Amino acid sequence: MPYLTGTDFDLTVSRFPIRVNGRMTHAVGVNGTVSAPLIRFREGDDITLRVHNTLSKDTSIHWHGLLVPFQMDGVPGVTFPGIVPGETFTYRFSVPQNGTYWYHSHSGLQEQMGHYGPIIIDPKGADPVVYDREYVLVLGDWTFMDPHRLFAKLKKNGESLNYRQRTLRDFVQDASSGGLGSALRDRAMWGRMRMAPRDIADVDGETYTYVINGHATADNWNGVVLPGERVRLRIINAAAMTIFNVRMPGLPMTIVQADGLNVQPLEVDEFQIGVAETYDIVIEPKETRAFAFVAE
Ligand SMILES: [Cu+2]
Repeated sequence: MPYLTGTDFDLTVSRFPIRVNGRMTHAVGVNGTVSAPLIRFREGDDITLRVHNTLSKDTSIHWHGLLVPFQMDGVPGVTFPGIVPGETFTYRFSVPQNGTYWYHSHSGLQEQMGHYGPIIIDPKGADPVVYDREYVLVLGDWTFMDPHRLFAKLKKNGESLNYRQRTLRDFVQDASSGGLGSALRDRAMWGRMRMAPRDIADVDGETYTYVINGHATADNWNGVVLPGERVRLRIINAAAMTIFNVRMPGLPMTIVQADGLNVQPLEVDEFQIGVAETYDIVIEPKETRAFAFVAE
């Protein structure tokens, strides 16, 4: 992942070709990469970020979780007018916080098209989290379908992309295993809630290709870790609408930070990360072997 550090940054928003899962497609994003470059600076520094818009449409950048003056928040129509085609907007702020955050477009459906990236703010003093190595893992849900078309489909019918609906056959099976009365009561309960029992997500893996740092599973993004090292993983859910269950089979994970705030370290085997959340974890692999990072 490209990496920008210091106090002065130039970011260019454009449309560009990328390859996802071996397939050529187009993204809208920052500095020609998905995810956008990692922006890293120090707590309390005066930051200048010039955002150039080379699109034919308006764009913007919202600094998710950063305590900035409202004029710098980057939400078009609320705290600033947006960045029109050909224009440059200069964001200036300093923030009294540190940790793992992220940034994304607040214009149209650009975030779904790849306009998102990570932010690391290093603490002014010593970092209470001790680590030998770190990686940033930005989770996303890429769609090869034009997101405007995807959105239009969902507006017409919220379940149009859910191909796992219950069928008459399921009902007959329920009735034969648990009795007709129980099967009918179960259907009536879901009916009263006006909800489909298989409505876990409006859009799932049939439509989305899940990515880590812009790479699909087959692209096999990987990071080197050595036995005995304390490795900090900064995990950011930059997906448009996907909640992930995260685990590393065979490796306990210690959560040390949530949404940029340090927490009492907590060891877990799995955790759930909602849209726009960030979690920092520390892993300590003891053996020389490959571990899988699973975001399901
Ligand atoms: Cu946000």
